[in-house]
Amino acid sequence: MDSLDTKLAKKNLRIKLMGIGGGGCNTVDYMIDNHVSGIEFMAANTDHEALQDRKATIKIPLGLKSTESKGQIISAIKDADILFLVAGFGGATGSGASSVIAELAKEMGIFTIAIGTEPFSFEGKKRRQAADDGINSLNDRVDSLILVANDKLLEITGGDTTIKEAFDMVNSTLSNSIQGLTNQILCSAESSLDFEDIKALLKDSGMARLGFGEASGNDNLVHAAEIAINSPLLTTDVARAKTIIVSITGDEDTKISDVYPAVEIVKQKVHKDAQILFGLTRDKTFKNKVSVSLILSTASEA
Ligand SMILES: Nc1nc2c(ncn2[C@@H]2O[C@H](COP(=O)(O)OP(=O)(O)OP(=O)(O)O)[C@@H](O)[C@H]2O)c(=O)[nH]1
Ligand SMILES: [Mg+2]
Repeated sequence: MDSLDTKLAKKNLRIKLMGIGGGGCNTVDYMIDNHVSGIEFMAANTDHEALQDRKATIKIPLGLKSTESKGQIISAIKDADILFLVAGFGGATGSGASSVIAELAKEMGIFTIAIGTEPFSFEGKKRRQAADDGINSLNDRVDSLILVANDKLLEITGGDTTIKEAFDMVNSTLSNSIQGLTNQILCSAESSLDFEDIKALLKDSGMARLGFGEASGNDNLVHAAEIAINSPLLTTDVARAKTIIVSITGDEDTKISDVYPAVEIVKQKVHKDAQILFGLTRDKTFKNKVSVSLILSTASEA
């Protein structure tokens, strides 16, 4: 099997991801540490000192005024076919700079997907307000906005999770979903969709939520699908969901026919007229393990 990077070159698609602010840059470091492939990483922050230790090859020191870093941002993103913007909403940088960068990307006609987290309740009302403001101004400027509610992660991990573990889980959830989506875009041979389909679907879907499930052993795909569709992260009303992207990653023995029962699990839970796109990627590092990641949106009701 070709590596993702080879596939990328063949498809002539450039996928770039920019982490914005402290949380966003942490997610980028996590993805680099975990060998997420097929994506070129960038880190942007107003905290120039913190930026120096970041693992991304392209580092963009953001200015205090939105115009200060414009040239550098433009040259970093200009050749991207798909741009992911990743930030933790609630601070000043991620919440503010994301929409400035999204606006530039929009002017340049770059297909942009923002993925961000909403702060934990214990972070307080001020952060919640900053997050809401950031999310609202970002929403009109990106093709798709995918949100993860940090509070809901605690429902998965249970009560005795440390903050560090909770943020690791945020990073791993974001990382898995982005890798799943990237795999689908690049490996359309075994997918019900290609890049144009994904673009069209995401464009119309407005704000979306993530679900993720992993399992091993017999019936692992069905089990992982059940975990994903029941994920507390899917704070939307799943029964009203109209558009769903299902990215399945399995080991080298996973057959496309194994995928249908898992997709069926998802299908039964969502709106009867829902459009479901799915794809399978085989991963050498997955031994008797599968993962199902969902991007789910209730929009397109207009
Ligand atoms: N995924 C992730 N999220 C984090 C992490 N640390 C903080 N966050 C979340 O991201 C939100 C914003 O925090 P930061 O990213 O540090 O803030 P910033 O965007 O750099 O903004 P300022 O530092 O205020 O300029 C917080 O309210 C947290 O909910 C982290 O390590 N990983
Ligand atoms: Mg910061």
